[in-house]
Amino acid sequence: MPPKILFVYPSSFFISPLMPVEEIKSPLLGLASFVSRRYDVEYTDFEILYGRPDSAIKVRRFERKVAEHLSNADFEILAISCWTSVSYLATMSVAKVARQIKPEALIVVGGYHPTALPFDFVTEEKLFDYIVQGEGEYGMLDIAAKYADGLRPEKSKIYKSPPLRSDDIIDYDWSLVDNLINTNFSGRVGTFNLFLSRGCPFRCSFCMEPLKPSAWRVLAPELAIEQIRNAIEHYSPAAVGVGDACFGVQSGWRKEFISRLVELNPSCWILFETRPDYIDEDDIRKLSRLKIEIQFGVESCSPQILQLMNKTKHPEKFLSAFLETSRALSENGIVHGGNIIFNHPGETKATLNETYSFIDTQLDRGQSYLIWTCHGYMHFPGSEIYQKQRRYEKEFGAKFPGKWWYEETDPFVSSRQVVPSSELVGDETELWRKMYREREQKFKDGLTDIAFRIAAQSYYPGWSKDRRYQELVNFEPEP
Ligand code: B12
Ligand code: SF4
Repeated sequence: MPPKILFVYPSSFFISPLMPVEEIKSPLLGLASFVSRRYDVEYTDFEILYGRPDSAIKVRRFERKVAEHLSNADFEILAISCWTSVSYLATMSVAKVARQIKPEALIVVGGYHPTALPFDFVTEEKLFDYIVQGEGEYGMLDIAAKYADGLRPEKSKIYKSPPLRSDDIIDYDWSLVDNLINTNFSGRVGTFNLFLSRGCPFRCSFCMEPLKPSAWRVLAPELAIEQIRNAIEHYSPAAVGVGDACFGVQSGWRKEFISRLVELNPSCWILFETRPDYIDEDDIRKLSRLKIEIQFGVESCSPQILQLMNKTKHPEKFLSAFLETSRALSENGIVHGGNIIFNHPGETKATLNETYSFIDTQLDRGQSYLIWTCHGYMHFPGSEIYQKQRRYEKEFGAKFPGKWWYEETDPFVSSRQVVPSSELVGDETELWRKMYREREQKFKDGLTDIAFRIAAQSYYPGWSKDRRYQELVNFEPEP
């Protein structure tokens, strides 16, 4: 008998309630949709259904609800997504409950954390039958077929799933989430993030994408547009985000995609993230006809840190390409973000000054559509930095948190407990925030009205108290 498979997003524990909830976990929905072509599949999300417990008592309550849910569910295979390390505790908790409720069920886990640290899931009581590394599509089909043939591993098995071929990237099976969305979000999704490609040719030090296959595999432009159209028709979201690790690597693909997107003329916002060298003036002119927001992982404006990050071999060229692109976007009225990661291991007072001086020069030029978004470095397993911690400790005097994902603390706080260098210790680890606060008014004043409004809504919630925001809140922007 072919097995019934329940795909589960387990939630995350001890996170601040202020963190937004992603309505649809599209990596898992995509995987479940793929498997649903062959097997009877259900999809559920315990974060949406039972919340994100942030105390031991709430965790027990959460586990009781999960136990009740699983005892009423009909499945032979439970496929849990430990997508990021932030979900590690929740994953272990759901697997533990499932083993008690349905000891005979096959339990599979996959996602970024199992890809980076598979042995984190090998436990004495064998909570997991399979620990899947990489993209899960072919692996899940194989595991289900083996189960149907009566095969199951005696010990927890680490399974390397091969990368998905581009002709196998399929559209979402909306029927898997309709109920969840109708019941919990009145049938309307805020932002739906979808993926049009797989793989990234770069190897940035802080990112764990390089652990996955680097070959860039993409949907044909007409199929990519079809996915966007279907998402809009299905849930009329306020925005569709293209979550690709690296959007638009091949210029031929990108140009055709953009022309077709302009033809589609979606009524909602379209969001994507790319590199400054992956978009040109012609693309920008075309995109200016739409409601569009583009993010750039600038990461730092210090050439030395950019090189350390492995972001580029030619940091000066990279930064001037960003300025050129940003200028063209502002001239065409397109809101865009420059994301900065402060406190990357190796950061010093001098490199902080370099980044802020660069930003200051831009802010002094008057209003633009460029929103600078600033974050502290988060230390995630799987990244090159994680693998080469010793080098950063020796060379720069950096210090790293231990295995924070085991701890019952807010992962967004504990993963940031990093000393970037012997120059930025103690209170000085917060220097970048202090420098940010000193120029916060300049950051606000540097934005056009629409960019200011978007910044307040999406990136700086504190700005919504600003009088300017109150005045703008009823103003509906036109592309
Ligand atoms: C898009 C994206 C997002 C979107 C997600 C949109 C959505 N609808 O879910 C947003 C912006 C919301 C987001 C948020 C966060 N993200 Co993010 N994100 C990405 C990004 C850019 C692309 C991921 C991608 O390519 N997916 C494509 C899909 C098809 O592939 P996939 O996600 O790998 O899924 C496959 C496998 O993981 C596997 N799989 C997944 N689940 C399961 C389950 C089973 C049973 C099996 C068998 C397989 C399996 O199969 C899937 C299909 O092939 C990556 C990489 C990067 N460059 O930054 C980071 C990345 C995944 N994010 C990361 C992090 C840390 C976060 C945040 C914690 C915040 C932050 N600082 O970025 C939050 C956490 C959100 C959460 N709920 O936990 C890290 C994870 C590192 C780690 N060790 O955990 C990454 C790798 C970036 C990095 N720093 O290295 N993110
Ligand atoms: S940060 Fe972006 S460009 Fe760099 S390796 Fe990760 S996905 Fe690729």
